[in-house]
Amino acid sequence: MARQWRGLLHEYADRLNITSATPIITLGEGGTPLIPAPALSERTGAKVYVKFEGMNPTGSFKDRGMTMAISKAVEAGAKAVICASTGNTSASAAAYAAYAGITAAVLVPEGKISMGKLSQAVAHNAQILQLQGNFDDCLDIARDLAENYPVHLVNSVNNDRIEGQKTAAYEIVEVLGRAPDFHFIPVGNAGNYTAYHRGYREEITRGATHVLPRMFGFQAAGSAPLVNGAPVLKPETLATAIRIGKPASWDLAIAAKEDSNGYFGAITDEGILAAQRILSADVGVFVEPASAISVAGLLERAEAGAIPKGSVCVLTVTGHGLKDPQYALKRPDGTEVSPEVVAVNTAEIASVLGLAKVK
Ligand code: AN7
Repeated sequence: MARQWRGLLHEYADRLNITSATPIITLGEGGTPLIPAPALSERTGAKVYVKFEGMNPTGSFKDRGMTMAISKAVEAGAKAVICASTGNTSASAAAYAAYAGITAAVLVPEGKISMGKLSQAVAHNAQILQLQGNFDDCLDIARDLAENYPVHLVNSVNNDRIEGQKTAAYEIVEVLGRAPDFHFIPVGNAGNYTAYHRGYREEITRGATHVLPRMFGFQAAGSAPLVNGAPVLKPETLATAIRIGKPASWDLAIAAKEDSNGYFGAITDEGILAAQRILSADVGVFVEPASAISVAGLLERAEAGAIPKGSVCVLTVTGHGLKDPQYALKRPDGTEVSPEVVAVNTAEIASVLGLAKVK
């Protein structure tokens, strides 16, 4: 019988804070593909791999942190969890809470989460409230509620989330036999940036690699507090997943950047969409806009001469394209793509497709 991947908490039980008292709440997350991307290697001269986190059970990397956070919450006796979210955390929390048989309450910014993500939270029966504010306001309230009411916070300010997410770095080292020279990653709260750095550091301590990747994080230009060096009060970007002005893991991210000789860069919304098109058309990987920023960041840094030829580069693409497909249906000039309508007629269709008859 083929062996099935058992989820992070089983696969990495010896390297996570799991005991016989921990109920393991898993949907089989982790074990995602690390896909070589020759089209990106050609463009940059680097050896490029894409870590496709959209292949997790709810379609984003959040599941890695959520299996850990919900398992530990249940272990601690929680009957309800709460999170603030730009969409993916709410989808993941809702799914894992459903599996565990506990309640999930989610706070999202009004009108600013994609329909795909909202539909997941609804499907998994979460209590969903749209706040008349942005993500940062939602997180303030979620923290307040968790401090003063019987709900367990599952945002990445909860260290269990970072612990689960660091396992992506383990998987990369296992597949490549070493850590990459550069790691490119989208940054919102900077929890995932922090988690990968921690995972790579542990791999060095364990003797699995000698390389500490330079952590290159990217934010949307209208929502780039870590690049600006100051919070953004009114963050704006079409990449709603990373529309975050006050990153919760600010200090940890700065420490990870300094330790790894890393970098924070900003990418315009146009640059994000151009990168999303390149990844889907030339590599065959469809991601949501926020995730495409890793690709945009690589192209921008390579263009700037910051990536030596032959460098091993891993790009985390954090969420699946089906989460927020609306931009894929638009051309660069903003017009809608609508496939041509044709009659049910082979000769006519062949002609439209530009095919010449061979027999
Ligand atoms: C696709 O769901 O913050 O820097 O509330 O959904 O660890 O915050 C999502 C973040 C990148 C940024 N890519 O990760 C939420 C939320 C996608 C995301 C990020 C998010 P962090």
